[in-house]
Amino acid sequence: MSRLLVTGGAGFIGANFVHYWLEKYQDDRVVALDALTYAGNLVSLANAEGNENYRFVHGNILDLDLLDGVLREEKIDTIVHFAAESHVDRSIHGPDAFIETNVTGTHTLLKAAKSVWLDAGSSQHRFHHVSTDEVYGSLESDDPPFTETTPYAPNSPYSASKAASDHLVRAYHHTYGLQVTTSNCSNNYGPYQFPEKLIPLIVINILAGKALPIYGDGLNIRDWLYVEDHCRGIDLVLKRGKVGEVYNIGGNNEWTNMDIVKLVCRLLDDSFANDSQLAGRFPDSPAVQGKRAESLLTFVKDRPGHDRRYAIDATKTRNELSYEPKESFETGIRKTISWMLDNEPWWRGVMDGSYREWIDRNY
Ligand code: NAD
Ligand code: TDX
Repeated sequence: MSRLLVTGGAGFIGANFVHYWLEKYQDDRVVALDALTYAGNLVSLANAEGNENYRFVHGNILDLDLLDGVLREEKIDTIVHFAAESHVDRSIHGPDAFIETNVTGTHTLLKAAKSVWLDAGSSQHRFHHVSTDEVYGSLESDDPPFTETTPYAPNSPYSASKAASDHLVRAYHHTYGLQVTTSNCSNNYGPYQFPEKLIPLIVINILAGKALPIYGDGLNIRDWLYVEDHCRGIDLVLKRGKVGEVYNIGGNNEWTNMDIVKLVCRLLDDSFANDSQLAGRFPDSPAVQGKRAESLLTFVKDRPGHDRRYAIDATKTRNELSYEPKESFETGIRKTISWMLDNEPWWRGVMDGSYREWIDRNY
């Protein structure tokens, strides 16, 4: 039986991970810790409420005393560290929060883990750090995908802050013997993703009849992975990964932004054609006016420093841990769109601020 602390548990991937773990390992203790920034939503964890093996702690990874207390009180033996500022565009306009949370916050968590685990002589512990493919920089169209030995070349304040945190995690292993693993994953999509990220933003804008902003020429490439496959990859790293090692997790699923947006447009056109209730629920959607969703495509100014292409080579994770994504892109994107159509209150609450007001009143 393990006792997990999941930082950033109310965020997109963290919440999916909490649900994944509680379902798969029903005897394990899962403590989700989250500062509930704009990106953290307790509603995403509502399905875990009532499970006696689950607890939510409202707290910041910059708070050493709080972390120390939770690690001791809950006898945590495994940290899965998701908490971060995660949106590249925000990092361009306001990098400070990224340095604070991603660099100083990760360092604070490392200090807490060292003090509670190493200083007490615990040999049974694991600090798993969740990182990103963006630390490796940008690929040209004919470059081979990133491996675990690709040199770091982060280009945005976000990816630079993640790279710094990766190095700190590595250093705490090398210098102090903290038992760490790190995974670097490609772009995730799926339920509970905050609608500032490309796929949920496009779905919601189509439903609202708003422009679909395509940065630059729309030919930047990302390697997309269904979020549950990321959770499964982290599970394998925790169970079978070697301490001190880095594992790439990816979907072998490269798409240009333009192709992905057009695919989402087609799938939503089909949804409106097959479900007559959607027209009543989303009267501003182009399908209701007899137009195709693609009519909303709008080229906008490019993201400064926009990385051209990311692609993950997950051979090591496949060979050493038997990792395979289960979801194809075809099934994953359909599931995601269905989830968004079935969970309108979730994304409306996140977007119109009513959910924030509730948090501010209660936390
Ligand atoms: P997210 O922005 O949806 O969630 C981040 C969560 O961290 C939020 O709940 C937020 O409230 C919380 N948080 C932020 N600052 C905090 C602090 N100081 N203390 C405690 N909690 C804090 O992000 P996500 O997309 O779920 O990403 C999770 C992790 O996975 C990040 O570390 C990110 O770098 C990494 N990652 C994300 C992707 C992706 O495609 N989304 C891909 C690879 C890696
Ligand atoms: O409105 C948009 N229009 C657009 O063309 C948005 C929001 C994005 N884009 C482009 C920029 C990227 O090329 O789509 C691509 C995907 O953008 P994001 O969803 O913002 O993701 P990205 O910048 O690739 O970073 C994501 O993947 C790696 C996550 O946000 C990171 O946290 C993760 O580390």
